[in-house]
Amino acid sequence: MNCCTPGHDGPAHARAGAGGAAPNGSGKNDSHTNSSGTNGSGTHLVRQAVIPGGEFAMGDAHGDGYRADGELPVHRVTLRPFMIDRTAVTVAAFRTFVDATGYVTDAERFGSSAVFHSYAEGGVPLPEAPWWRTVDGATWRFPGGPGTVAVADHPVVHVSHADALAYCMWTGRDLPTEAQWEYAARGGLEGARYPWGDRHPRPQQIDIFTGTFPWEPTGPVGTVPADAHAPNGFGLHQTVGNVWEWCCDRYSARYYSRSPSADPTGPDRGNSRVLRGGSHLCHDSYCYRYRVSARSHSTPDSSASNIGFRTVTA
Ligand SMILES: [Cu+2]
Repeated sequence: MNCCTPGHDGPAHARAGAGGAAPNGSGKNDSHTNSSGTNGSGTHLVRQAVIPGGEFAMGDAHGDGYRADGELPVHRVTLRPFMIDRTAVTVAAFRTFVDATGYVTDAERFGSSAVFHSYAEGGVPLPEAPWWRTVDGATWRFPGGPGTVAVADHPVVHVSHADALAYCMWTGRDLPTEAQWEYAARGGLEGARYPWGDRHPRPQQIDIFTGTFPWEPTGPVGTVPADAHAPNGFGLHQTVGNVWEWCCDRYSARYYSRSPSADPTGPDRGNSRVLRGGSHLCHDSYCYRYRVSARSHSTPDSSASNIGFRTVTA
């Protein structure tokens, strides 16, 4: 268990919501179908960066990572040019999508989502990671639970991989491949730990946990505006810290040893999807995953208060 996601083995809301069935029985199980008939034409409010095609060394050049995460071997990857969001998709951008389509997220269907204890409104601690709480009514609109408010310019959270794909379908975009994500996150620096180089972050560079995880923070805990902190060399904000970001790839810890070198798209099989970038809960005393090569993963219907996404287009 770690700070990254409430469970690699299954979403918190699957346990809370009777094996994943929608507890309200509302018959909204077809909510992933866009009712507006405007697939691909939705307004995407997030500014873009142009990423030139090129070659880079993907993986952990420093030996910093957790062996089980599969950040090794470092391998050469070439990518075609693409455009990527300069920030994570914001609450305001996601609201535009929901207002236009009536989309219902997985967390809304399940009736609960995972919230970090320090800003949770009520909820039930997860036995194996009690700093996570399963909170009824925690959704992208109410990130700490009912009574809390999602801030327009913060990254949207409590969105599952499926929710992120639905947003992409509406806007005619895609989730980044894991390789696209890492290439963009590096901002043109070869083999560096962080988007700005190898130097350990100062507080004004990143939104991560400070203090002793998980019970004794020494600063605010939670998301910050998606464009806070200086951008990297490609103009991207917060590729590390703030929220984990879904990639389109399926996850395998062994993938790097057999990845094709040109435009890799991940393994063909596996249920978990890749998460990148770490979140406001990462800290070097506990979970050193706010590096550009760090990897995590979760099941595609999982949601939590520290998981969001950004999008790409060719
Ligand atoms: Cu972490």
